Amino acid sequence: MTNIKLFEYAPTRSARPNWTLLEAGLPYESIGNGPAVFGNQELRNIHPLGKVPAAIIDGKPLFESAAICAAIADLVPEKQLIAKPGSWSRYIHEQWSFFVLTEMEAWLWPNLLNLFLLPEERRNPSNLEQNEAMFKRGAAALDNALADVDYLVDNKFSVTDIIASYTVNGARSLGYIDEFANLQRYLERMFAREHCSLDQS
Ligand SMILES: N[C@@H](CCC(=O)N[C@@H](CS)C(=O)NCC(=O)O)C(=O)O
Repeated sequence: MTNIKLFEYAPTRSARPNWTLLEAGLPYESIGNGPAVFGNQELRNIHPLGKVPAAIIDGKPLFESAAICAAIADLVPEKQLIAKPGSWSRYIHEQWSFFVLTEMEAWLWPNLLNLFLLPEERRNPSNLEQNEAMFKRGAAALDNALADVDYLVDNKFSVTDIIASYTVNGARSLGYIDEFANLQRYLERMFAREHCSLDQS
């Protein structure tokens, strides 16, 4: 049995590996699951920025939510949570994962920080409009990709959808997907899954 420790805090990007572990049916040790996790010395030893999520899988440390999700999914090939390593579908998984993280989340995150997450005295609202426009450029492309399919890789649920829907859900909280009907329906499909760890409030 694989030994898995996950450093997590439910509302954060640790929801991605948390959800993946539940879909995989793998038991794991949850470390933190509250703001105190950021003070955990073992987390600080693993993640160079002391962020969550981070994991230790059979003694091997790993950070970055998308990397952790892929590592977990590869432990249970029978669950088909990710395309086989080396297959073209695996590259499509990487394509959409990188797209969502670099063309969407990278623009969304500064706005979440500067509108909500940072204490008011540390907020810098100077690029909000530009960030929103850049995010929506990526969101429009993802919306278009989901016009005729329900899921991003081979039209089957996979960790790619766990990674992407976390970002889309963050955008929902700012009203940034109000104009994207396919993204809204995509989120509904994710919310309907038994193990979905996304914040549905
Ligand atoms: N690209 C990273 C982002 C990790 C990240 O920014 N985590 C946030 C929570 S969502 C965090 O730990 N923030 C604490 C900090 O900035 O010190 C991933 O996807 O794992």
